[in-house]
Amino acid sequence: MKRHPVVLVAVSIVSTLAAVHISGCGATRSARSLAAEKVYVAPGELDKYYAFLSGGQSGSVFVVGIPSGRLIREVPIFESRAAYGYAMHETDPRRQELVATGGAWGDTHHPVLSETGGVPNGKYLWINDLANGRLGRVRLDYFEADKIVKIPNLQGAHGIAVVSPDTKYIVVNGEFEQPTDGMVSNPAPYTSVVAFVEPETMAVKFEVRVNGNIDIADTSKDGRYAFSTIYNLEQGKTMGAMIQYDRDAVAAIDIPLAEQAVAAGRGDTRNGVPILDPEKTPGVLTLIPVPKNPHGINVTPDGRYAIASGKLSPTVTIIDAHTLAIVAEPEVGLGPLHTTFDNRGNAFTSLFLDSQVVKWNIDKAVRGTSDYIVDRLNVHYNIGHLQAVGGDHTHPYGDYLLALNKLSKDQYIGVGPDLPENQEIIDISGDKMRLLASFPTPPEPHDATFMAVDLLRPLVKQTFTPAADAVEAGKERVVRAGPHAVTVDMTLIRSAYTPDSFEVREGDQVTLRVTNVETIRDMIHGFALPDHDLNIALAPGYTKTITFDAGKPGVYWYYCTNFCSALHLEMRGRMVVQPKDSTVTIADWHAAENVKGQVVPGVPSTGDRP
Ligand code: K7E
Ligand code: CUA
Ligand code: CA
Repeated sequence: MKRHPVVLVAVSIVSTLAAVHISGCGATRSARSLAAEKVYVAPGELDKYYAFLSGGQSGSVFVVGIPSGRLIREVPIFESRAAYGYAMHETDPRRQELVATGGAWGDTHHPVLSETGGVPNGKYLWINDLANGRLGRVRLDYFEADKIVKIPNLQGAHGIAVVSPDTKYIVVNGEFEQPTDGMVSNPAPYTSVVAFVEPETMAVKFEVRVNGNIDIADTSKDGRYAFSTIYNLEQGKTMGAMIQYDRDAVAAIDIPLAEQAVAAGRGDTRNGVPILDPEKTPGVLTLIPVPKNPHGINVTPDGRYAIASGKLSPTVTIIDAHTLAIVAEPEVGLGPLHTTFDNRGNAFTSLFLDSQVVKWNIDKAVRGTSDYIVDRLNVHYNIGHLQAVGGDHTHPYGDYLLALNKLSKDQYIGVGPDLPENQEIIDISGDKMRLLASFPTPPEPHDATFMAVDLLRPLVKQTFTPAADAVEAGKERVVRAGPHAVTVDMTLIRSAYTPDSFEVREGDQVTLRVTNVETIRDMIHGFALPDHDLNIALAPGYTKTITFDAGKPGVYWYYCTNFCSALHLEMRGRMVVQPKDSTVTIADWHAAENVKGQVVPGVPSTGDRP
């Protein structure tokens, strides 16, 4: 029988909300209204949290308001983005970093926030690029990527984590193993490294060699251990070979011990980074056996336990984060991937195969009482990560949980063979979880992290502080810098370009240095140049320098792409490209152009045309 998708949706909503008992009539409708009220943010009101979702193969970060699910901003990192003028041109510093480190695309999975005392301080967000072994950083005062580095000696930068409580390092796991020491003909088994990156300089301070496809990362709350899951202890090269053992492992790297060993010169330096071999530095690496091909590793907010999710085992493994002993291994359901926490001692684990979030009580699971499962909630569908607000830090808020689902199936109208990704907002403030709302995103968020809007708001700057190379108003100029080079220093302010015309010659390289001299937040201007593959957007205070070929002789109108004022459409200027052998000057052009335009017949002209 062919079941109608609409019926399925209706059934799932009713069954989800039936748990809420409302006295009086219209119970179902009231339950829906209650859910709606929980996520409704009226026009003009603010969301409580910003969620930072990784953009997956979009190479970016999506900023979403919680609880509304409204998309607030995209922050491009490992991609070029014309709309924000990001990494669009050869002379853009981010573009140069991207090209130098692996190209203008990336696969972002794990956003992490800088911390002070175990809670986000609003300074930086880091994110991995799985595809090209990179780490990117976003300054949260500008919501803009400000640094991209390649991590030496690894491929497939997957799990990352901030070393709590004060962001001593960012841990980066190299998932795809490589021939030892980069020697393709080396008969030794492939291996990889966990890298420790300094947060300000983003220099890799040291690496620790770890075998077995190091996957997801987290750190103990006291700065002692970096934990990583390992799913290929077999060191197999094929999928079949990777699922032979009943147990793989969680790796625990003793950070202070590793630092001492590096300081004592016990690392072998490769590509400028000391690599510690755990076999030569006992104690640096502890392998904790956990069931078959684990995936997520998450440390509880109180720092007591590290919880590994079983993936191919229906269990989670609860590890004492101080002694590294396994204290319990409760069953939770099929395909456990990741775990997060509320502020009342509960854990929430995503079940990929069951398409569920399971809520379980940590103390009860550790004590071994049979009633540790608190609740289960169906999600839509095949959930990957989940994150409760603050669950990845020391002070969870215990109110909302975001489920990041891999498949949306019947949840949205088809838009071709593809469907949007489906994120769901769940109320975790009561004993029972309640599905409140869903929102779609472009492909493909993996993980999310959050900041309270109240904390972030005062930290975000109104305008960019003008850089040393900023063009000042009144100092604009056009200079012939060489036989085939012209430099243009330009400013933008509502609603004009200065200069509003300049002349170059066929064959010239034009270097345009342009500053938006607005001092008011959000007064962004664009500079789009037809037929030159050129658009840059400039936020207030921003300076960009781009070099481009003048192109074919002609008149090219540069225009503003960001609607900025009533005279936005008039915000325009001309680049006049003279033929190589032309003797005409721009003064000649202006003289020749001083002719009247057309008038509407019968309508008296109100003045002479300029
Ligand atoms: Cu589970 Cu890359 Cu975090 Cu995706 S990983 S789900
Ligand atoms: Cu400036 Cu539109
Ligand atoms: Ca395995």
